[in-house]
Amino acid sequence: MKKNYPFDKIEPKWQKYWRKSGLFRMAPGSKKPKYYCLMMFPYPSAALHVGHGRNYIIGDVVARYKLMKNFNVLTPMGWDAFGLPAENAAIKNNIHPKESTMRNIATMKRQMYEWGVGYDWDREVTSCLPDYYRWTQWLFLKLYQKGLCYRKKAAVNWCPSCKTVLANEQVIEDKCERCETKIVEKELEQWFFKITDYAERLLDDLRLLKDWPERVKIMQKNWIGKSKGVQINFPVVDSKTTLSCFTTRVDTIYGATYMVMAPEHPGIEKLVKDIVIKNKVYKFTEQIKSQSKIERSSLEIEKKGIFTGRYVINPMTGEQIPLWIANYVLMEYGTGAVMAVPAHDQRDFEFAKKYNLPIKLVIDNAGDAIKIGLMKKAYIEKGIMVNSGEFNNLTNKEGMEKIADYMEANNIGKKTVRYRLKDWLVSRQRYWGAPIPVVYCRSCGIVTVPEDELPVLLPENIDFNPRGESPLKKGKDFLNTTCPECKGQAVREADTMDTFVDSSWYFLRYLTPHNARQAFDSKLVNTWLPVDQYIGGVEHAILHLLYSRFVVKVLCDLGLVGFQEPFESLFTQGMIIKNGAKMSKSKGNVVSPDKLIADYGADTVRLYTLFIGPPEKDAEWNDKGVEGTYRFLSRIWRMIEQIPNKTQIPNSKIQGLKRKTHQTIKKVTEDMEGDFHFNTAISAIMELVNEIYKLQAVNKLIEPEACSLQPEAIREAVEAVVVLLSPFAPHIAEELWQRLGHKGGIFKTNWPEYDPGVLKMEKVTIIVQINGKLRQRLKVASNIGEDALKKEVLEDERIKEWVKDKSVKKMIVIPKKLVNIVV
Ligand code: ANZ
Ligand code: ZN
Repeated sequence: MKKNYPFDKIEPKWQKYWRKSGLFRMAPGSKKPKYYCLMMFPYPSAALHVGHGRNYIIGDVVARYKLMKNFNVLTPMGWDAFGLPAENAAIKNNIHPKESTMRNIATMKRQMYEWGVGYDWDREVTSCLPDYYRWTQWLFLKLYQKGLCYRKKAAVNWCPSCKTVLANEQVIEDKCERCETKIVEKELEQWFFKITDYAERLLDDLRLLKDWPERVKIMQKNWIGKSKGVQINFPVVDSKTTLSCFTTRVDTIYGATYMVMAPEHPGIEKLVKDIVIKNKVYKFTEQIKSQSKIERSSLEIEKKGIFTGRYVINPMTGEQIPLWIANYVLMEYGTGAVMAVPAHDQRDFEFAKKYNLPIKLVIDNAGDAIKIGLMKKAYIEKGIMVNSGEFNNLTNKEGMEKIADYMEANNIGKKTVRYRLKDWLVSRQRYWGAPIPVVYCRSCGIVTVPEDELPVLLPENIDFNPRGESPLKKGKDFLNTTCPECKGQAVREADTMDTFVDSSWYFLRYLTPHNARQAFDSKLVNTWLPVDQYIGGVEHAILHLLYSRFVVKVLCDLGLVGFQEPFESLFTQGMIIKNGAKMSKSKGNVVSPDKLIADYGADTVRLYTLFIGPPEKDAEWNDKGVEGTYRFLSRIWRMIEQIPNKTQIPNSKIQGLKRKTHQTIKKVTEDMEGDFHFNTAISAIMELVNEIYKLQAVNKLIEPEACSLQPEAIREAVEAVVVLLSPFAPHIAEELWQRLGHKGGIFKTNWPEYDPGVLKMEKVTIIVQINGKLRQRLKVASNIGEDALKKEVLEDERIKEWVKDKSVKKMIVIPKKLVNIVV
């Protein structure tokens, strides 16, 4: 293709210049205000595509803009280098994960460099290297010491293909997030972080996050899933035991006509005595256990159940109600048993219809009695209490309070708050992760590795192919150790940590990435955090952000950091789509930046990536768009080459250009400060370029005598184009800036300020009348407010003359046209 401007010469030149001059190096002693611009650090699992690029380019725009706004900018980058993708890729290609990871890092780093994306590379962190994961292990110890880390046997999601345990969040609709194999359950001893202790604070503090997208906060809120209710004890007939259930609708207790337990409920064994029923129940529960939890918790699932042969007593009515087992009750939530209120809960309603269980209405829609026989579905709205003894005629909201109080007073139930959030399972039966710093000693039991013996090194010489148990179990040298306490024989924990632990604190490490004495420097961290702007994909809206928030709160409670929330402002960019789908190798729709940069230059790729649409939304990549963007940059290049020195243009046009220039500065600045709508900022720059070109056309036609010499306004406009463009297309901007005669680099200049005075220059002529007679014509700003206009009129010398000692009775204003003063 024909080159319209020599991007292949100028881009490497400026990339080198930025690196050599340390443009992105944070200045430790600087008096300037700090600005911490953080992009989510990537998994180095493969080369980057243009979809990834969006994240880094947006961040780079913000960093460059803040440099020009005179901030001391910290913009670091690193690698979330442990974890499944790297390990799986390594297994597939039969190379050590470390080798493939380091190779991928080199590729991605080169790609970032060629994109013109700048970082303070002296602060690079790599989570798979001992100087980093040593401190991830230290973090584990801190949580352990604070009692927030425990081991328990738990049913875990097991991916038969990856041969590993997955966190709940890595299970997408019953399948492994990575390989889409259907998961099964398995019981293993696992390490957990007690994030549930922080559920309330994690929920509460969402309110502090004013600059977070609302939808992300809602996702976090739902994930934490707080519900207020009552835990009620139902006495079991012919037994001394009770069965406890959790309900959010205690107002419906009089309508509880049966009770249901989860098939996994541990009480079933003892409760079911009848041998015939016992057999049936066994078959039934086995069958249900093969149904996925996701399916079982969906509203649509076909309700299936079996009677246990036992009864419980509704503590409010005293009635005996049958006890069932059903697929729609899950063991993981509440107590694993529910009081079923078929009249007011849709799942219970369907179940009761199917198995012919009684339906009793207890909440009525005032004045419009609901007929049980005619009910097509459960009545779940609010209403008035009926069939509820002494609580009749209350609103159900009042009833809820009153019944809960009554139950507490009479030891029937207890007000409870429940969270959907579970403790964080951090053990992984994989090789490529930070070893958990724990040993098991025959005499001392569980012993944590002392801080000064960290890191527990990940052995490199190990067969890491998955065989259904932790690969580290095969490393005898690794496994066998001495107990730090009694010096006796001990074995190491062979599981590694979830990579979400690595990424839960990396933003603290950037301040002192090479410090061998501590994880982070509290004083420095306290001056630089919270992060001013965090940028990343919405796919991390729940887990990574929640875990980072949790870890920071724990560190805050330990007195190690002085802030409650790590990320003050969050921006989540949308995905770039190609042929209607998310880019992936398997779909063959990955767009690599490498060839595009070779053909069109990095500035074009950057500008197109930003121009493609509002950055928070998904957008379709179109190669034609790349060409259009390239033509636009070429047009700017030519514009500067042709910039006329002695341009002669009529004054009126010059006024218009000046106004357009300042309007553009205003618009672009607002987009920078606001919601990052760089696409509209770029459109505004395009308009200004058009305006400049129009003048040159005019210039050829007009007579020299009719003009005055006005090169400054043109120069101002042209320079504004270059400066405003610089965060988006930094190479061409640097080059043109230099060609315009400036020294010292464009990112060392200040971001332009618009002149409100110039914006007001858009004037209209107003007729001023006194008692209906024309007395004056005034030029005023077209957007002037009514009061300001009246004031301006009354301050006009001629009008003052006319009004003089008469008193103004009223002023009639017709905006942009006329003011009539009645005296
Ligand atoms: C009686 C009732 C009557 C209920 C009614 C709802 C409506 P949230 O709000 O999500 O916390 N539940 C409790 N534990 C359960 C389990 N292990 N498996 C399936 N369902 C369970 O939901 C709380 C409600 O979910 C509880 O309130 C209970 O049903 C059900 F008109 O109790 B409810
Ligand atoms: Zn010991």
